[in-house]
Amino acid sequence: MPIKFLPKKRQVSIFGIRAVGKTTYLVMLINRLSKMLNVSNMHILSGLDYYMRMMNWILRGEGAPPTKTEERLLIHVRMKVDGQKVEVRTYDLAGAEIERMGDTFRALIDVGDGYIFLVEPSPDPDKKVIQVWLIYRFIEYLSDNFRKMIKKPIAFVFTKNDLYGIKDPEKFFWNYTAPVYNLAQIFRQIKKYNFFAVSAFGGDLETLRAQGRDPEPVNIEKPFFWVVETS
Ligand SMILES: Nc1nc2c(ncn2[C@@H]2O[C@H](COP(=O)(O)OP(=O)(O)OP(=O)(O)O)[C@@H](O)[C@H]2O)c(=O)[nH]1
Ligand SMILES: [Mg+2]
Repeated sequence: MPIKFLPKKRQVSIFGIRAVGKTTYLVMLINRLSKMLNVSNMHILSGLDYYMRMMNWILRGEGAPPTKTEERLLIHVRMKVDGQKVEVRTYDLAGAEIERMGDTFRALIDVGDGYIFLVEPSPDPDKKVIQVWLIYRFIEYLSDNFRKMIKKPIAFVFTKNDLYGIKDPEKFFWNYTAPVYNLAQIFRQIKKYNFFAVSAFGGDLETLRAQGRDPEPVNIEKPFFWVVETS
């Protein structure tokens, strides 16, 4: 028998540097899932207060404040997707902690069944270098210093696509990262990876607010479902 009636339990960790959009991604993802036709019986088992606080900032047009270093944001949801029970724990940390690549970075990797790695396609050289560096360290750790193949799926997701307008995320990824280091050298280590470009708001938050329009995420659920399905 397939596992049809047992809930599929998955832990998804979200990575990315400071201000890449992790918290916003997570909050808008939960909002999007709650409105999808094939998602039913969705309950937030933990993280509701945090979710509502962040949503308040977003709807006010100010956006989520930076996550504090001591904050460990967990949103745990249960839902049915196409009738199949799914339970997902998502983890979000302050980007500053992730950039340090210390214990919390490793803890977030260890806990995950699959990963959403957010990248802001900013032309700023400092951001570019630190993002490539972080991806390198991430793969190095996951593959046990390139000794093992990585079987857990990794979605590389460009954020803020309302600003950047990326159409071919895979091609863009290689063009964006290669000037720093050709990551193809180490991607041989990963069995399942995929590329996406999303917008959490579908436009500039303040402009939307001024026009009396609600934020409408674009493609935000795609990397999430890909990770849950392939993990
Ligand atoms: N235009 C636009 N802005 C976004 C989008 N997603 C996030 N932002 C903005 O980017 C900024 C950073 O977003 P956060 O979600 O706080 O980023 P974070 O990765 O959680 O940051 P830390 O918690 O500091 O690590 C905020 O001002 C957001 O409003 C998006 O899709 N489009
Ligand atoms: Mg945050």
